[in-house]
Formats: sequence, C-alpha cells, structure tokens
Amino acid sequence: MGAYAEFKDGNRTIFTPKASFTVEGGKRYRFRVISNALTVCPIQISVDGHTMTVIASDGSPFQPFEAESFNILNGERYDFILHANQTTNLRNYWIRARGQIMCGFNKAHQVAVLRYAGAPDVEPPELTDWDSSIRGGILLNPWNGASSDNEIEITRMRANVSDGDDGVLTSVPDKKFYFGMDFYKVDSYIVNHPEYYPLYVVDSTKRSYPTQINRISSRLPASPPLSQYDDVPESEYCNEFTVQKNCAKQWCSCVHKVDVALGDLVELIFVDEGVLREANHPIHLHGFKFRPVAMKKLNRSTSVSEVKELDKKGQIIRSTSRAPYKDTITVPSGGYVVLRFRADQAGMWFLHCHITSHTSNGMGVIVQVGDKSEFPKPPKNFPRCGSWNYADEPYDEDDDHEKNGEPSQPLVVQCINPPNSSVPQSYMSSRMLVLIAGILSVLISSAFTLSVE
Ligand SMILES: [Cu+2]
Repeated sequence: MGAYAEFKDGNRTIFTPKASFTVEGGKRYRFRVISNALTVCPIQISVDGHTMTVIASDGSPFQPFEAESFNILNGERYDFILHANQTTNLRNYWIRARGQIMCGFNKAHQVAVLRYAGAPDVEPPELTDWDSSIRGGILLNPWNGASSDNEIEITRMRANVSDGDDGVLTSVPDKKFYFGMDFYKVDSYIVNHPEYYPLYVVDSTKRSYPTQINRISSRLPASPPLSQYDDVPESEYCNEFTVQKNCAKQWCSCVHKVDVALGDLVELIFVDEGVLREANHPIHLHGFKFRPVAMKKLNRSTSVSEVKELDKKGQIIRSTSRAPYKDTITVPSGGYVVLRFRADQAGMWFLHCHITSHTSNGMGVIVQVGDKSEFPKPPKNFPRCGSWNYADEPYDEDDDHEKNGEPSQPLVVQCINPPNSSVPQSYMSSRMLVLIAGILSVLISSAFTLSVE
C-alpha cells in the first residue's frame, strides 16, 4: 500500500511500489480523494507542476475552483480535475499527501506518481520528504479558517445549482442548537477513574482529556433507538437542557440527543472552544447534506457564550445563496461554523466528530427527527440488539437460529451494557469503539495511506 512500507527479504530491503496514475498529455482527468484518517490529521493534497480544479466535495458539486492544493480531513471527500497540460519534454510528477497537526508531529507523508504516457520510465527527481512537500499558492479548506488571501474556506465555494425554494438559506430556523466542544479537564471514567486513577496523578503531558459536546460525553444506547425505540428508556437520554449535574465540575455522560420535528429548518452552531489544546474536529452528519453558511476562527480560544453574544449582535454573517452542500466539515479551533439543513427524513441521525477516538469518547449527539410513528419501520426479522444476560438465557444448541438456513426468530445479540450495569465505563468505551470503528470502516475507504519515512 504505502510507498514507505519496508519489508526484509534476507539482506534485501524491499519497499512497496508507489501508486501510479498514467495520463496522456492534453487530456483532463477526474480524481476522487477520500480521507479515512483516524487521528487529528488534515492532509494537504497537491500535484507537482500542476494546479487542480476542485469541482465537488462530499459528493456534491460546486463551481470549479482552481487551487494549488487542498486539505482533506477525516471523512471528507474531494473531486478535482487534473489538466495533464504537458505535451512536450514529457516527464513524471509527484502527487503528494502531507499530514498535518498530529500527523505533522511525525512528519507523516506519502507520494504517488503522475506518469505521463511516453515519458521516460523514471521517478520524478524532486525530494519526497515531508518538508519538501509543502505546496504554496492557493490552498482550499484551511482547517482554522483563512489566515491569508491564499487560504480559501470551503464555505466560500458556491453550489452550481440554484437554491430552489426550500428556504434553507433564507428563512428563520425552526430549531437552533449551539454545540460547544473541546477536550475538557474533568475526571471521566473513559480513561481515568476519579477515585483510583484520577486525572491529576497523570503527568500533565500524557493526560487524555475527554472530548465532549456541551460538556456531555455521549454514549451509545443499549439498543438501536431507530429500530427498537421503546427499548431505550427516556432516562438514558440527556442534553444540555435536561442534564442534572454541573458538568463543568463533574463528568456527565448519557445518550446525548436533541429533538427536531419532521420538516424543521435546523441550524447547528458548532463552537470549538479551543481551551486545552489546538486540535480540529471534522463534524459529520448522517442522513442529510447541510449547508455551511458561516465559519470563522475568533481567537486561540473562545466560548459558546461569546459566540452567542456575537450572534445576538448580528455579527455572524451567513451566506444567503448557493452555500455548498457538505456532510463533513471542520470547525476552527477557537472559532465556529454554522450549518443549516432541512430535517426532512424521520429517524435517529448520528452527528459526530469524525476522529475515531473522539467519537468513541463521546463527541457525538443523536438528532431525533420526528416522532417514532414517523420513523421507517424495520424489515421483518430485522436483527434485534440489546442487553442480554447469559445466566438468564443459556445457549441451546438445539435451538440454533441457523436451523434450516433461516433465522426462526429475530437474532438477539448483546451490544452494550446498560448504564446501571457494574461494568466499568472504560470497558463500555472499548465496546463502543469496536462498534463505531465497524460502522466507519464500512462507510469510508482509503485513498491514501500515510506512512512515516
Ligand atoms: Cu474530534
């Protein structure tokens, strides 16, 4: 896979071959790039000697935009047209992927070859190390908002279809949610234990703080709420309006959920408070394409109340036409992003940071759209899932559900222990991680695998 993966064959060292894309001079090629990065890892994509015409993101087209490079974050997809404009003195060029933030600590990078048909069969002469892979010029999608004229936020792209009359960009939202998020200095059961292994006993450089939204570490319910709505007690859910504790002082954990009516125009304002560390959280919404209508980094850190105040004063200017369609977007650290969508699909939709460990540690929220009577019905014999006590129901080989090749009754599998169980939260987290990682691995595939040289 990776050009830097090293194998030994006796005394010989073998590197895996580099990916190669052959083009004919004078033609245009569409490239589709997907990031399945797991950690905080915006990847800068560029092609030596060429610019890229970026035409779409997350499967939705926008007006073509010429750039020297773009950043792609976890779960995002970008489509660009490469004009193979070399027709004489043909040679080959590097296609580069350069990891940043946490991937920058180890200088993670990767290259592929843009091979011109008819060019000598040799690799490009330019260095391929991380430092040599910085590309200047116009950069699309800086992760902390634009800090120069060369940096262009994704919110500045323009959809290439007219807005229609759905009022998403122009009407007053029916529901508006502020989501403050960050790493927070609170003793959680996720990696610490307030009594046996509290946060303060860990060296300050090695602490792992819980990632939360509105100071809540979300957990997954014991049963899937879409297909088994009544199996999830209402008491498992909470949000900032219902939570009983002071979550700034005590760890708060529940199935984090907010409710909207079917057909509501919803506005989400994500604020990365940027308190403990500068990281970035690519936010992904299932079930809908949202319109990012505003994005700004305010300072090194900020707060929900500061952003609310700006909004009250009319200082958050929203796009009112042709905002692009996206389903994943990063939020500037110490800044905000404003997203709008029409909640026209009933169900339970997961909204979460696309960094795996952050999601499994609770940086997610369920958006319930509509009443359960409006939800689509699960198919007959759809597998069921829930808490299951082995002692209550020992396995009976004679009652094998695979008898005759068909399940005789809905399959019951154990998923996650209920909140009142004595099972430690860290155990629950690891199970959530497995579940979420499984979902993510189905949803996305890799375009580039980064390695450290
Ligand atoms: Cu995150």
